[in-house]
Amino acid sequence: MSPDRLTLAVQKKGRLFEGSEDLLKRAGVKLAYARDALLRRAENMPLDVMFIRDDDIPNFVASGACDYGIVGENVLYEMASRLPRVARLETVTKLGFAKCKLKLAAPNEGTIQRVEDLAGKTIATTYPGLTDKFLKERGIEAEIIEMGGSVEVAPRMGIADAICDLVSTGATLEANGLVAFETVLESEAVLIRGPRAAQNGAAQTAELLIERFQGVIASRQ
Ligand code: PRT
Ligand code: ZN
Repeated sequence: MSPDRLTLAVQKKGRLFEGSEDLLKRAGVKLAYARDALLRRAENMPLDVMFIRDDDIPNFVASGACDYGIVGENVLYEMASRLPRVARLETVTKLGFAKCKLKLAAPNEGTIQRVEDLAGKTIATTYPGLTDKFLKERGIEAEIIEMGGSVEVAPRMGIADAICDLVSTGATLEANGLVAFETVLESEAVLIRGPRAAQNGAAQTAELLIERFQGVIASRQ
């Protein structure tokens, strides 16, 4: 990749995609059309946008494969709990979209109604690092069961006693007979910067882009 072009990693499709695309558009970035492409060039500035899965974004930025990335704090901190180089990444700014909360939840009218009730229980989650950190801080010993998705069905299926999952409207919890009793993390999309980002010839483009992002965010408030 050219050292004079800035590279930004964004989610290919999913809940972060629309907000990321909208932010880029409002910041005046015109991306060349390329169907299903991993990399799309901006037509009006030395910027390349890489479209990947959100879980890969912290690693791409930490390794220097991309200079910057747009990712949810939930994914960033989960990866940071596993990889020191991700933990060292710098958050440039919060972006104000894809807001959600990582919450502990358990079956309605069950025996688990507060964090202390989790002692000796099983908790299903896609975020084992964040869940473990939270439990340790509270001095609670529970067994964490990592799942790739559909965490909300775990208690009903007898896989776990409780869950730790992302919530936005709360409709998914309700539909599964679950009630949240604690917030582990409040999350939104953030712009992250890699270790080498400021050193290459793309630093000026980065400065301009960050300024425009901040303008877009300010105009929304
Ligand atoms: O394919 P890829 O790995 O890139 O995407 P993904 O499937 O891992 O992630 P995606 O697109 O679902 O979410 C991307 C990011 O959006 C998350 O990492 C969060 O930062 C953010 N976000 C915001 C959410 C939600 N809101 C959200 N509601 N991510 C997931 N959810 C889930 C929630 O867990 C529940 O199962 O959406 C469901 C509906 O939520 P309720 O509360 O509105 O019912
Ligand atoms: Zn993902």
